Amino acid sequence: MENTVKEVAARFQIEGDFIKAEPFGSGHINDTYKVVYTLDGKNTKYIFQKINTRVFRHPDHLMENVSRVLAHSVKKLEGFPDAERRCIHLIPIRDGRMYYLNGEECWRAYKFVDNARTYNILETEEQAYQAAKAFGNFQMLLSDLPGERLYETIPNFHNTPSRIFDFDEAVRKDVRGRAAGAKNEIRFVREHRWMAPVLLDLLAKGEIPERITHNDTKLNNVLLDDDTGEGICVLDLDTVMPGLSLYDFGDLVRTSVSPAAEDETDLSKICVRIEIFRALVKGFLDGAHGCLTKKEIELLPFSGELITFEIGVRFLTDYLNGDNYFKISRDNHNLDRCRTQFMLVKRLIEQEKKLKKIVKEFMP
Ligand code: ADP
Ligand code: GN1
Ligand code: MG
Repeated sequence: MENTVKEVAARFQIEGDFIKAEPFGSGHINDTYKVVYTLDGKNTKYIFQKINTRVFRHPDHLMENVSRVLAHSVKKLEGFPDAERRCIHLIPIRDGRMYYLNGEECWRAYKFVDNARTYNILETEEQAYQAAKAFGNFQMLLSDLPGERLYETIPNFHNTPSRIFDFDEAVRKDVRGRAAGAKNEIRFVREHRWMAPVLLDLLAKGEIPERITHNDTKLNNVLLDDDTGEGICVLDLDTVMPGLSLYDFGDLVRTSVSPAAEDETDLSKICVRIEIFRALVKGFLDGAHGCLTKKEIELLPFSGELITFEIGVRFLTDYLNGDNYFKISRDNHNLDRCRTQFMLVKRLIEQEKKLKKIVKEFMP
């Protein structure tokens, strides 16, 4: 592995000598490495990523999106303290392009944002506030992105009815004979599938707006500063494309309100931390600087239920299909992840009244 990364790294505009490369982070899609170079006795870190081209079929489109989004972010962050660390920066390859094609593989490199970290589980309300503020702000930052509509790097990414369609197909084909062992989860989907079209219907009726959104706002896609705790930098821009604000808030709820890991097998640990939810709402709205409409704000609690349900359905579909999409590290990993999501959906529905009351406090 290290030699491959070393050879790839040599194609990029990086000065100095390669020291080492190691796998980094816990993303489910791309292969990510932390790479260290040395020049004149000083070490510099980079992030190298092999883009998952089974998931992202048009890496050229994806990289065009990412480059545009970053160029715009850099412009808008000019003059801010520590501006350099407030967005990620791509490193070009030697001929000036932003990615390197190695046969079927597509590689890119970013400067490593130092003195900051991502979390898989939140500990404090302040962290929730900071993470949500960073994602709310990111949306605001992109609200005036000039030029053409961004590419849809994964078509129908948050189209929940289309995810349900894929799930139905997976149950029907049952290629691995796993459906019998997932009866309860399959029933859960049938009982909750009414939720799937709700947001898209509102979009179609013009009741909520399309925006440029991140679409993968899980907690470990934002860096919090080690010293100040500030949500300093939003990562993983592969799915930045037209979407709904509520997708971004919903995924934050999914990955933040419960103190349990995404793949926790002890379902009794899954619960909704009400004060964390409040901090998420406050952070997201503060970050978005009044961008959200009343209708969007009203739907914040529902967005958590819907996105948690949608991702649970995706984990279950992948389990039934034989684990081709999300990286797994144990048997039944995707089924475990699905169970955790569905338990959280249950808990969110139970707490809905309280969550709606919180949201009311923030109505303009
Ligand atoms: P994936 O699509 O597989 O989730 P990510 O782009 O989210 O890949 O990267 C995986 C992890 O690598 C992140 O969760 C984060 O911890 C770390 N990471 C990514 N980019 C940077 C960066 N520029 N600086 C520091 N850490 C980073
Ligand atoms: C994937 O890439 P990562 O690990 O940040 C997935 C998200 C899911 C998430 C579930 C491109 O996110 O949609 O919500 O796993 N990304 C893609 O943890 O499918
Ligand atoms: Mg990620």
